[in-house]
Amino acid sequence: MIPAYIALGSNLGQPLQQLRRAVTAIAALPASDVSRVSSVYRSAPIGPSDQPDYLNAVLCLRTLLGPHRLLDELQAIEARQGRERLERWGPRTLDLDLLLYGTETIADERLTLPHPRMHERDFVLFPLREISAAGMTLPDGSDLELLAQKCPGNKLSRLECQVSTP
Ligand code: ROI
Repeated sequence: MIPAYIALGSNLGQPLQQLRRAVTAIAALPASDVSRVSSVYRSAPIGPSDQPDYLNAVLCLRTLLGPHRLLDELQAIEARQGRERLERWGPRTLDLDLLLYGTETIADERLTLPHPRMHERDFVLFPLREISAAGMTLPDGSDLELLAQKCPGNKLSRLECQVSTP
């Protein structure tokens, strides 16, 4: 089983419900188990600021699906939850980003791994640090703890609610 880390985000259509539905759908994928789910974080939007705050979380999926098949499945879940690609960096009911797939580095027309913008996003780094093993390094050798320390964590708050039952 390969550990794949997936970021979840929503700022439309009852975001907490969107995240919960998404975790349930991801947990139902074939040949896969959700092993950890982070807390939910509220974060200020990156991109146009005239949109609601986001709820974000990260989960670890242990899976036998390959990275492109997993991407297909994540995009199907987004589509089922009403995701429309209207505006770049605009509001969305559900965004599922494949951050890491084991230690693989991929750059093709569909998929870039590690996710190219994860290094600078507080709403990815903080929940990822919460659920990953201490001392985790990314495939490029960068240290997750150091990346998180360098990231301002502006306007990021950890909420008490859960998106999945343990
Ligand atoms: N901003 C925040 N805070 N959280 C997100 O999940 C998020 N997702 C996006 C853009 C529009 C870049 N901004 C975001 O896709």
